[in-house]
Amino acid sequence: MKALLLLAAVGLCWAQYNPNTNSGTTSIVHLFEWRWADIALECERYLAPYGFGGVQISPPNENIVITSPWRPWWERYQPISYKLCTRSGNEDEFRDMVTRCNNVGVRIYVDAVVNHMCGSGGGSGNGATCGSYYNAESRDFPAVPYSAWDFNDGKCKTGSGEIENYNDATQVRDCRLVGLLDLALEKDYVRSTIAQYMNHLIDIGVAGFRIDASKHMWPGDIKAFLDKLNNLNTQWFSPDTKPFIYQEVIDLGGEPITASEYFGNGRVTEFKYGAKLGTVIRKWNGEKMAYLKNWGEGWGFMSSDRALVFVDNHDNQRGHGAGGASILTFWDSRLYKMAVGFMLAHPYGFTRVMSSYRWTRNFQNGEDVNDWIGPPSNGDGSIKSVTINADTTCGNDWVCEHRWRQIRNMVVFRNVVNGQPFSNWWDNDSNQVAFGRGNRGFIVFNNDDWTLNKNLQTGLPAGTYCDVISGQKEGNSCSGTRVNVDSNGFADFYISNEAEDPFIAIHVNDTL
Ligand code: AAO
Repeated sequence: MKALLLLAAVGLCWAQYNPNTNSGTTSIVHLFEWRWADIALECERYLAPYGFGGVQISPPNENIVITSPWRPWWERYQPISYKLCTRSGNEDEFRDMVTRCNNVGVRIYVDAVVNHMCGSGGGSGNGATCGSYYNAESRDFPAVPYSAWDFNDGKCKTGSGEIENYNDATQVRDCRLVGLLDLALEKDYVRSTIAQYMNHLIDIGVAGFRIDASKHMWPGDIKAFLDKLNNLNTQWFSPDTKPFIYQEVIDLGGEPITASEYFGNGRVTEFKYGAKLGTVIRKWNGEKMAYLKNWGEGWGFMSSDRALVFVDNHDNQRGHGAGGASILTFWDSRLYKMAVGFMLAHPYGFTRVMSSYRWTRNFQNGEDVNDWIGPPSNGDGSIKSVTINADTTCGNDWVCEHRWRQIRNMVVFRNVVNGQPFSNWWDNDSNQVAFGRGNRGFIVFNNDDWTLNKNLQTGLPAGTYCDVISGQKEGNSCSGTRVNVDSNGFADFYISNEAEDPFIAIHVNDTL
């Protein structure tokens, strides 16, 4: 009886760290600002065949429409209601996407913006994406409904009502983040309303949530609405499965709020990961790849089983959020591919790949004044569809990093080596490094200014492998570099420092 009660108690407060991806798939991709109709197609035609586990989508709920500047991407972080109706599509299109992606084994993760509603200066009217009325000044959001009682205006103790100092944990939670109307999450009504929104999504079939601005909510308030969530839809998930939770908490050290306060609720974004990896691959501050030998917890990161990791995200690829100039993005494609390759080969953390759109940057005094520009869109503001070129890349200014051969093949690599230990590390005490994943895969990097020419222990069975960075196996031939592993597991590697992609990756599913 005691044991049963204990089990029940554990069950009730069991946080969800498991991404709920189909077995054998180990990464998700953020299809930033994509339309639901395009995501559905992408699941079927690309993500499922290449073993992507899921998609993080942009916020699906109704948001404010901002016309000055013209339709910035960040208008979607200003909710007006929880109706599923945005530039990405309506509820029917959302349901169709979730169903079709789940049917091919690709999960959907919703970016849940529940810390706040629109900005305090957001005006009033029916100008939201679904046409719902709102009045920011009187705190009236009848389409939810929320009223002035549901916000933290009385609770916040700063003179401006804004977060003024990140060293004061209370104001970070109780005051407005960049003017955004801060919901009173201590209220059961607010918690229940948020849970109702999330349960609607769970019932449709989503697999989990990114919890936006988690740092700005008390961990206990997040727990309170998570405890009200349904189990996942048994059409696609086994009974009693909890949604996957990853909380956006920017913790680079130096502030009182730490990522670890949120571990009880689920995983947490590890922002140190991209900031540090960018510094190493750029060789800034005397960093070198040889130092990556103890990458992960050894670098002061959170425990691997709590971490959601990424090289860049939709904020820090354009100077928002945190990480600074070291962050690598598609704009630095050569170094970026190495960084993503390293991330996907390394066992640390649950990995998210970024997929972006291109915009016209305009640097003034080192800052991109075009950091607001929204997704490729038509004159009326509607988002352009993702067209696919003959060479499988994307058109209409969609970057589709996840379709770059080097990145896509490393998503496959990570699946192939899943569960295998980090092994056979080698470095030249500089920027040439190599490591394996048990007896399933091996990767070699040359980020030095001279050639790499080395015989290395791969840990792999003897055979002829096809490098998945320079090409891949096609039928019985290899479109990339061939690597011969001898009966003792050794192989010769040659990588010019001038190669477009100065790294080689081989795994047991790409042999000749
Ligand atoms: C827009 C306008 C604003 C306007 C507002 C309301 O830009 O001018 O006032 O509307 O009308 C996004 C955009 C915002 C946009 C917002 C709403 O980024 O520009 O505001 O939509 O439309 C903090 C939060 C973090 C947040 C990040 C951007 O902690 O949660 O700011 N990320 C999420 C989303 C993001 C979204 C929101 C939240 C809001 O991913 O897309 O905003 O829904 C420090 C703190 C961090 C803090 C940063 C930036 O970081 O630690 O917690 O992030 O500052 O303020 C070093 C430090 C590092 C520090 C960093 C930057 O790296 O080590 O700790 O410097 O100073």
